[in-house]
Amino acid sequence: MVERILADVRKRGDAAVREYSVKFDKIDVKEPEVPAADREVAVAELDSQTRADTEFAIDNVRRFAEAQLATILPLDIEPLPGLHLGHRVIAIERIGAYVPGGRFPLLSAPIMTIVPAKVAGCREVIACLPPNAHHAMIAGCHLAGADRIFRIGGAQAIAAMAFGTDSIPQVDKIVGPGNAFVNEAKRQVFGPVGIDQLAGPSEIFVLADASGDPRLIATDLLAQAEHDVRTRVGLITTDRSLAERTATEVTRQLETLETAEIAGASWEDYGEIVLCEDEEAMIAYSDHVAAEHLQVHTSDPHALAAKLCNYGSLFIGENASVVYSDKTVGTNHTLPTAGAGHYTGGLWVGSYVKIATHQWLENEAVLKVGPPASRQSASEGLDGHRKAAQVRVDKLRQWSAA
Ligand code: HSO
Ligand code: ZN
Repeated sequence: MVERILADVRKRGDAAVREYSVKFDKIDVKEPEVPAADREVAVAELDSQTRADTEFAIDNVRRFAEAQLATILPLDIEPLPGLHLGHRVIAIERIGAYVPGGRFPLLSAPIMTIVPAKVAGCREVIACLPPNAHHAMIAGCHLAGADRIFRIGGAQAIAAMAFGTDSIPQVDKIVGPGNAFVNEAKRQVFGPVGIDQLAGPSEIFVLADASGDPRLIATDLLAQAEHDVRTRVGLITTDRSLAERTATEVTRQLETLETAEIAGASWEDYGEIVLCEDEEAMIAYSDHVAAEHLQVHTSDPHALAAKLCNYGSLFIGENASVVYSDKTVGTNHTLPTAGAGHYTGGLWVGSYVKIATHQWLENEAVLKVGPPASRQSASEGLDGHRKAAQVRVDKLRQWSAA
């Protein structure tokens, strides 16, 4: 089905997008772009505390992204006399941020995908959100700095951003989580257009020893479990008593949790308490899982943290709750799931730039690298390559002989 939607939007553009919005979202969106006046109205509708909290979060995400950007440096070296190699850090020109609708309006979602793009210096950042998304989400996109906002969702939004339509510009990279259709669409358009990652159900694991507090651990496990019935949550511990007390505490807290239906189902189906012989076994299991969020609640959390390799983001010590990074501390909450933490970190300002290499050669470098390149091309049977390698060497030799 996703394949059909992509092909249809590619062929018929806005008309197809509009039909799919009617079909899936039950809304006929005649003009998908949110006009400037409506953006202002959406912001004015936020209560003042929500607005202040949103701006606080934006500031923190911006500051961290700016500091991270400062670590991505251009390079120029001369590894051989006269051979100059380097790279530049170039912002991706156009970004499409997909902002999911979901059960709750997560104001933090547009902040995490849009703010780092603006910090990176991307020329245009467009945001797409389902037409039935909460009005506050438009305000979130606006405050985060989206240049243009469109009310389209699902696979049709991914298609529109990947191929472009009369109203929606074609982007170079699509970021942001979505439902299964959005994920599949992102997977299928990947290639000519970049994507960040394929977001699966959320995950949290806590590593704890006897010093762990079952009340805090249970609260954090359930905070994540309430996202989705497929959230994977777990405690990895060396302490049997903590394991037992945490299990009891989860059951107790579920009694008063408003979202217990979802959190309880996720705990039931995907909850884990893993009892390990020693710290080494805890590290091995944790590195195997590569959890999206990994909290360390041990007597020396920094020492254990230093030994961990696979995770989306690490929360060191019991003060560092995942929820703070979901919302306000400034690290990005768009993180790798389903084992992707084995090979990547989360979304960051570096996801919005390209590291593009360049080279230039003085004559003496041509005489050094040309002959081996020429010989290698000849042995591969690539005569055109051999000639291109040799012609400069010959030109320089003739010139120096003259
Ligand atoms: N924990 C979610 C992000 C989030 N939760 C935002 C609430 N707001 C996935 O990392
Ligand atoms: Zn969350």
